Amino acid sequence: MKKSALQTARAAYLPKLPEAIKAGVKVVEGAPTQSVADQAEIKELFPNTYGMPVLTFAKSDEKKNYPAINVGVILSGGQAPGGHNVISGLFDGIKAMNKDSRLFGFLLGPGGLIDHKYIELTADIIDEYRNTGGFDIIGSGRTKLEKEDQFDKGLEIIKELGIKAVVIIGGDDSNTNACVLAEYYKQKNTGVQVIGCPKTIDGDLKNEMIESSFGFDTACKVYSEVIGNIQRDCNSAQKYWHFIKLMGRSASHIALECALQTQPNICLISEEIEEKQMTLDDVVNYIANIVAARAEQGNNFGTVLIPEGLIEFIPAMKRLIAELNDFLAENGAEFAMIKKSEQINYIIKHLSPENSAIYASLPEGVARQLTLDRDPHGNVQVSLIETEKLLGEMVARRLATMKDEGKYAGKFATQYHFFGYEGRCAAPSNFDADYCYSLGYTASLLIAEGKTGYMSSVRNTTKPASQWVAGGVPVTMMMNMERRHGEMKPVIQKALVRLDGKPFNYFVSQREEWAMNTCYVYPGPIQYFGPTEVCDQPTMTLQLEQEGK
Ligand code: FBP
Repeated sequence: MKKSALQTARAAYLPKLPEAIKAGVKVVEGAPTQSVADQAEIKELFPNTYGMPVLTFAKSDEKKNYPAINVGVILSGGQAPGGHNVISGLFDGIKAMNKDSRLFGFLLGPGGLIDHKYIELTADIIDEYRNTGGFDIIGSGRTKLEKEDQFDKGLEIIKELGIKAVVIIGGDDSNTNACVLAEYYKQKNTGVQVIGCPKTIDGDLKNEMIESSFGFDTACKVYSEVIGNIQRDCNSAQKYWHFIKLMGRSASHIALECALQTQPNICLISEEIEEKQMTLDDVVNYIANIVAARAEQGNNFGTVLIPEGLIEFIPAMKRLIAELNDFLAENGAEFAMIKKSEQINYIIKHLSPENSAIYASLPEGVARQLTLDRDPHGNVQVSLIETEKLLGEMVARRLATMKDEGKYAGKFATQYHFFGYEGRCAAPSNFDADYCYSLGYTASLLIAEGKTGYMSSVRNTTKPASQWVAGGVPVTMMMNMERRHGEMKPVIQKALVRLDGKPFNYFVSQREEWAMNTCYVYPGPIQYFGPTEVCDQPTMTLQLEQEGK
């Protein structure tokens, strides 16, 4: 396969590991744990994996003889930079314990385990993928691993390959399912262990014990580079308002981090909009007022960052989407038969009066996008909804009214962007390359210690990698009960942007200044070689969150 010069040079990069796990380790057990909420229910659902202690690996001089083991690995859900390094860390970890250990990769996500599709990951294959972006080494997928017949089907191939443990690299839903699988295999005395790894560019799988999900660092740096480039263009021509939507299905961590890195004129934070019970009109007015105030100073240009999940956080839109979800779940077949030109009217006729009125007021493109197929978890595919255009068009209409009222005399021309897929497979930053390799290596240690139902954890990550703390966190500790598809289910609590957190508060303290003055920062591309202050900085979110800890 032809490689770029950077790829060739980057292949030689040796990811850093925490000092404590470079040679022999011993396990230090913390106190028993509890789930973040709904303790009695979660304990009852996970009798074998509930309450386990947090684990930390410490240096040890004791020489251990590890038997050869076979391990399976699965990449689950959306791509995130660094997945290949988790796998190479896992591979190197099990090989360091015993050179005869073997690693099997299940193909195209959890479906590979159920359908018995796999490859053996040999040293040659692993070497091709070290420090590269993407999940293409074995592919990823969104099949939900949640039913007992799937678990049993998986067990057949696990037994056939003599696999001792399965590592599932995924987000909150995939790690929830990993824990259900761990519990099931333990309850059935299969001897098969299941370990999770925290992945998602969205950054919403984090808590006291998991400082960050991997991929967030690289993805935000890629988006911030292009936002910075757009801001320079914007400030050079001074004629466009750029509406930039950023990925992040639900939480606004990506938008917030990019705002901290680039200092745009406006950044919307979905969690704040929900908290303030803002309507779509309130959001439009907020943007239009800043556009008008800048125009008064002669500045008919600017940048607006919009989190992808915004639409579902506007309370009235959330109610509309909830009714649409239920309606389409029941009437999907009939809806599919309706002529395209009649579909919008059909929906308007069938919704409740409040939702029908909102639906009817939406631009046609957005109305259509809201009826597109749901993902396997039943979610609206927010990445397909052009919120940036919806807002841009509504702001234009609002400004026209303001003009008629003599409240605005500027010019308003827009450019639209959506950054998401561009960052998910970027070559991992040094942070993600090191963090992911360490997560994979730590997973191998958890397996060797016979653990199951744990998520690999690497903490203290704002310090140099040598001081990072590796260990395991029981997945049940992160769980609470939530309503999913009309039923209460145990799930890992999603980490939304905290409105009392330091990253958001710092942003709030700056945003008026950034709105009126042009304070753009241009972060430039990720650097892989050079001084540590250029190459090894963690995200500002992580730095602010860990400040003083
Ligand atoms: P994960 O939660 O699986 O990591 O995926 C996150 C994400 O990148 C979201 O930001 C985005 O909304 C979604 O995936 C897009 O999904 P798809 O890749 O299926 O288009």
